[in-house]
Amino acid sequence: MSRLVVVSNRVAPVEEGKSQAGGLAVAIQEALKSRGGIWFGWNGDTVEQTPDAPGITQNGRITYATLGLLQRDLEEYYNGFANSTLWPLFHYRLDLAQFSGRTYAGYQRVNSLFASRLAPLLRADDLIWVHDYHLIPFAEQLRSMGLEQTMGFFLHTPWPAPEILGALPAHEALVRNLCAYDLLGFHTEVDLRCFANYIRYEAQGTVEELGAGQGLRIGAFGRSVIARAFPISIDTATLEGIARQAADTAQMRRLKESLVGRALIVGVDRLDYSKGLPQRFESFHALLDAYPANRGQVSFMQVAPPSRSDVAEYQAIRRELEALAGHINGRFAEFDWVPIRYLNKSFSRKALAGFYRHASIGLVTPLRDGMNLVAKEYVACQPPEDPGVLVLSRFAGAAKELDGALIVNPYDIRAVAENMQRGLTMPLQERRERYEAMMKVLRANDITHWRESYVEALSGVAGQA
Ligand code: ADQ
Repeated sequence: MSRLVVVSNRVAPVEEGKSQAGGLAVAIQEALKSRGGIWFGWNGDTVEQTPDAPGITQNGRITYATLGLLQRDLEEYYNGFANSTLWPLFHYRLDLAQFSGRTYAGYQRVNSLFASRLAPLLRADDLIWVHDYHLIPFAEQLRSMGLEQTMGFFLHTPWPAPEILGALPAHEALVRNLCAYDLLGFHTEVDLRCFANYIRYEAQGTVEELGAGQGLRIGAFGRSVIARAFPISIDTATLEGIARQAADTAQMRRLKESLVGRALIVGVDRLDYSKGLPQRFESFHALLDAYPANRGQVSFMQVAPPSRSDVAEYQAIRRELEALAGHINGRFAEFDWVPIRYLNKSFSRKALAGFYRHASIGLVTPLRDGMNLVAKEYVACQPPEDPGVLVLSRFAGAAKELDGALIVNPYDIRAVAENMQRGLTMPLQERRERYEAMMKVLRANDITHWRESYVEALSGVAGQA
């Protein structure tokens, strides 16, 4: 069996039981564990001089090959083009996207650097699986060095509509870069359609349907590429087990004591402007305004560890949320009740599982999200005999699968408040039916299914070559 070589911006060896703030790390680790191979990328450090070869560590069947980056490379490639141009653009935030030739050049330069450092480690029959928006040009950089391996890409963010993408000065070059891959994976059919529309109407390429669930054959820029939706998921069965254990820990007893029988609404997100947190806080405010019986009776706990703190927009959203939480708490708090518990820190998987399990409502209201694994995790952690209710944004990829949730428009503050109220008062029978419907989906499409179907599709492409 050929090796799997995974390439992602950040390589973070996952230690069992340790907390982590990114869905990506868990997913990749799972993919590599079963097959063996290399995980290549940035090690999280800055260096004075770019190393000629990656540092190597071996852990079981996985070889970690990692590099430090120069401060300037990090500024231009990571904080710059990836997180100040592509991230906002792919999340429909044209107002926040910065367009700079300097950071674009840095982005291409670091992709070329990564490709040149990985190339000597590759074998002719390796399957190469590249992750996320940081590394769109990676395959083309390898191809320009004469490498012909099968290369797949998976995008963890949404793929925007052509009208949005068109605002990027380098949009055509970026899509040309993507077409150097053999397989392109997106989260949902919506992302796939947006990509196909770009190919049809902007790139004057061809799009051929390959039959149910098999995706599309794209012909553009002189290449033939398969593009398909692979909705990412969670380790459903493991998480169910963790949540059962988490129900009875000292931490959970303390949480329950602190709530003194009040209902809990929970939100868990990286602190990111795509997650709709200000609107979510406003919606909770609206709930207390419109349904005063909840005052003193319901607590909203928002867990939001800071991320990408070097980027100005992330500092701004943090300040905005501090002000909002302070304002709402100031208006409604009583001497023995605080409406919003706002926590800027990470928790272990087990602690989060306990929070989810105890919460009557899981509040997941991003303005745009590729998938959103928290939505899936919340459902998998519910006690089957008395499950809570998921209130989920229509703009999360997860909404395409989790139709047992109360689907909301996160911009509609009043409607989100009404759906929270509906969730808080929903009869047990309806909660169970909704939970069962969602668990059926999460059992059929778990992380193992996701990884296997992607790698199978990649091997399939390799077989046709
Ligand atoms: P993220 O934007 O990071 O991921 P998400 O899918 O919700 O969003 O994944 C976050 C992960 O981090 C979850 O597994 C969650 O449990 C964990 N996490 C969040 N807050 C935490 C905290 N305080 N402490 C510990 N763990 C925490 C990107 C895309 C998503 C896509 C994923 C996977 O933006 O749309 O679903 O990649 O493809």
